[in-house]
Amino acid sequence: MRAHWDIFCNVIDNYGDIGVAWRLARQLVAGCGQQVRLWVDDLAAFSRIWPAVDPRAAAQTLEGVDVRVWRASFADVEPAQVVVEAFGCALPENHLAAMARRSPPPVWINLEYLSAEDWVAGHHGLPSPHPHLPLTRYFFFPGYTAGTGGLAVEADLAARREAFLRDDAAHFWAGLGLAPPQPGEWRISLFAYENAALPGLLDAWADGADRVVGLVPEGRIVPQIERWFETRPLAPGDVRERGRLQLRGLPFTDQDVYDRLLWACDLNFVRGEDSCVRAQWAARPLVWQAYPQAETAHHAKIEALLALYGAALDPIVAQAVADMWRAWNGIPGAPAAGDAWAAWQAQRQAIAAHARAWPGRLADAGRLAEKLVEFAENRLK
Ligand code: TRH
Repeated sequence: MRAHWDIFCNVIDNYGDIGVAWRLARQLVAGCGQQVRLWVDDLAAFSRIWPAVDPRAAAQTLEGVDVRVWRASFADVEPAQVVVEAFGCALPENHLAAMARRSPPPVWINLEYLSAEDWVAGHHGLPSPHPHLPLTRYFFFPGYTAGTGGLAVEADLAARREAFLRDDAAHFWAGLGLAPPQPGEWRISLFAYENAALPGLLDAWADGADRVVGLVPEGRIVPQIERWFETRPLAPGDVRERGRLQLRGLPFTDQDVYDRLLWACDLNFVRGEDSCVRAQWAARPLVWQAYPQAETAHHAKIEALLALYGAALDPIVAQAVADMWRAWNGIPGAPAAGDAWAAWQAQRQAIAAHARAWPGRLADAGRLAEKLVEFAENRLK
């Protein structure tokens, strides 16, 4: 069934909210044949992850998605059959009223943040009646197990990744001014928030036996890197060297080019929600920095994903992975970043083999867009 969808996205900070909403909108259109209108309150942020966005256009069609600016004074429009409120962004009051007037009312879904925690499956899909309008909001939780809303992924991702590695990787590296990786050399992407563990890790890379080429997209970690080098800004295209470490500034690219960086690197440092999932689908080792939350609520998220990710690993390998993630997230009791790196590096082959197999395990959770369509169709009948 081809249904009409409204997705509402309020950009709070960073790129995760729009990153997830845009990926979902594209997958609903391209993978599920749905008709999608995406409302975004910050087109400038959107244009960072998708440069084709015109930040001044009130309406534009991109990748088959009808993209609309969401202004504070929201003009009346006919609601779609399915309305997705991304991350509890609070729908405009007049749109809610219009939804309540529609018969049957739209399927109203609140898309929640992703977590590997156990409680997610128990909360996925629960209804909550509106206090005074004849509307029901459903809480839709993405997740890592079959009883959740699944993970955002395109059906052809693995095939595109393999084709890239076979045919385009050398060209990709050349575009960054690099030869293909040499034996004994590491290519590591580094997308991170400010991080107290960074200097220790850079020291370990600079003093290590292997050559490390770090690729750093523009963003919040860059000022800290500049301080460590005690030099001029690390702008896109700039290269800095110390010891065995070379760091290169990269421009922020669109989501699809960022995927290629994840596919091409030996190890990816990722953050937040969307890049963490993409790094897992990339079938490469990852180190995840969770979005910091009040009262370190994010520590439970890290432990939950570690438990899942490490379950099938030899305990020594699982410990090396866990220590690296804990060190990178400043979890009390974690080893220093340099020590964690030494232990991680000693297990690199086992970790890389695990990362290659991991997408097969992730697939058990199901695809988010397809599960959303199924969920909505069951309620539209
Ligand atoms: O930007 P983030 O830190 O977003 C965060 C988190 O999602 C967090 O959970 C949320 O609560 C907070 O925002 C408000 O990290 P994330 O989720 O990885 O989003 C980054 C997006 O940017 C992702 O879609 C990938 C994309 N990206 C590019 O398109 N090009 C790039 O060059 C890079 C580095 C990222």
